[in-house]
Amino acid sequence: MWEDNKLPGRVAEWLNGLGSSLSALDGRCQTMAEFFKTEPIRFEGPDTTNPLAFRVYDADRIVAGKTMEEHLRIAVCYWHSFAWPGSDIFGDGTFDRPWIGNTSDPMGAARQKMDAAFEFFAKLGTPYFCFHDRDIAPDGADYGETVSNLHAMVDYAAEKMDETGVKLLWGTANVFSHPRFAAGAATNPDPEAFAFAASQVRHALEAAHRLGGTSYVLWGGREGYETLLNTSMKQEGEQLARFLTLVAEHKRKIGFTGQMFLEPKPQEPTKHQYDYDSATVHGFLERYDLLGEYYVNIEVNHATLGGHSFHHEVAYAVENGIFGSIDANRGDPQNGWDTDQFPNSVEELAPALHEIFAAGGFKGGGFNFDTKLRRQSLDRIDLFHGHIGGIDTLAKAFLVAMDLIEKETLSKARTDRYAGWKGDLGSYIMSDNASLEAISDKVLAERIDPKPVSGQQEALENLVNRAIWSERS
Ligand code: XLS
Ligand code: NI
Ligand code: NI
Repeated sequence: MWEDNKLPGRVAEWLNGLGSSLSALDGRCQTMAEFFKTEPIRFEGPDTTNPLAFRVYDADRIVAGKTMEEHLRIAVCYWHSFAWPGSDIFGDGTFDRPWIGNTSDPMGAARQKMDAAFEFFAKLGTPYFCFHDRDIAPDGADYGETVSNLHAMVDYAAEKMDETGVKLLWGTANVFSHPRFAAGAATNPDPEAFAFAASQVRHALEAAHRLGGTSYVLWGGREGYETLLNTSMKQEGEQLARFLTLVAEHKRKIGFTGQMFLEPKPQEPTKHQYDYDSATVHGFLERYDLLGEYYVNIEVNHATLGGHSFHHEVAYAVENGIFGSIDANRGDPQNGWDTDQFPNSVEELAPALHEIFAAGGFKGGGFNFDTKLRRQSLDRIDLFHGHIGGIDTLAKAFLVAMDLIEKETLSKARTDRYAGWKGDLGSYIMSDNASLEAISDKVLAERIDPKPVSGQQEALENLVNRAIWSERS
């Protein structure tokens, strides 16, 4: 039914199956609805006029020995794209999402939402998805029923993954929406809230394991404070460390070999979040002996909310050995909150991607599109437009980064800048033989007289821009 060139084999097979079962039913009693009236998205190159095609992202294109799909490991997120109706704090949902809001049959609605999600993943042609426990399975009448709902939906997800070939990048637990977590999950003053969150994370981690997830994320949305007047940061820090230790132990116990990520964010919804940024998380992991257990999932918009650039957050994590994964999106420089828009700036992404791929790329994790449509983008097709533009932007930034890496444009400038530290004086200072006194004597004896040299910032900025302008796409 659909031509299957440029589509991964299993996706094409599944879509053809969907197409023929629909035409066999001849519109009389459709058992499997089609939610997105579009053909699968293909790579058509830079000159296409088709708005529903990739111009840069060519999944099968080989770059430095691997396909773009293997390098970028793109995931679609379940929450913003399928579980959110387009509501905001001042208004109700605006989106055309027939799978949301069927309160009389919550499990039927959850299956319908999953049908829609997997149809979208398969048609977009990206390899991974990410989810929270509560995105895929509704709360039951009691917690026991909530857990069985999750198990049932994980079984259903396993079937869908098998049919479509779409894989799980990471899973996570929503331990921030329910009122029981208003004062935190792991950092709640009430140990019962800690215990409840521990149970949710246990089940979400086991779900990710069962579905073959490459990794697992903990975002501490409520792990922070609203006021210091009622908060002990020391007590809450110890609770958080205990929680993370228990989770790491359970990961080993069940044999989950994926990487574990913490997702830094400075604030929102809390006034202050403990996982403020990469450096804060690094210090925390070091303090509680958790280095090597957790890595960071860096979100572009969280970096900018923290007063950093995305480049800064990635460079810090890569250089300190805690880099894990990326939540791809962008903020709005006019707004002070997490707008989670689709990426549209190669200039913003390319330097950060340069750090990631110069260090060898992902060891787990990938680029998860933690992205939201604007509330006025009502139509289901807008989900395709957002992802296509964001993915092409990412692909272009990736090609620019690989070009800079191949030509050693930036790495050479950086190595040259620190060359003195490989020479006699640099090695001596770093050795145990040196003392402040001996270094001082050396300055006098050898008439050391440092001359400032240009940092060449503008020249380097020009080289990056030239790579952006000239990169063949
Ligand atoms: C919210 C976070 C969240 C995490 C997953 O700001 O980005 O979406 O990625 O819990
Ligand atoms: Ni995120
Ligand atoms: Ni976010």
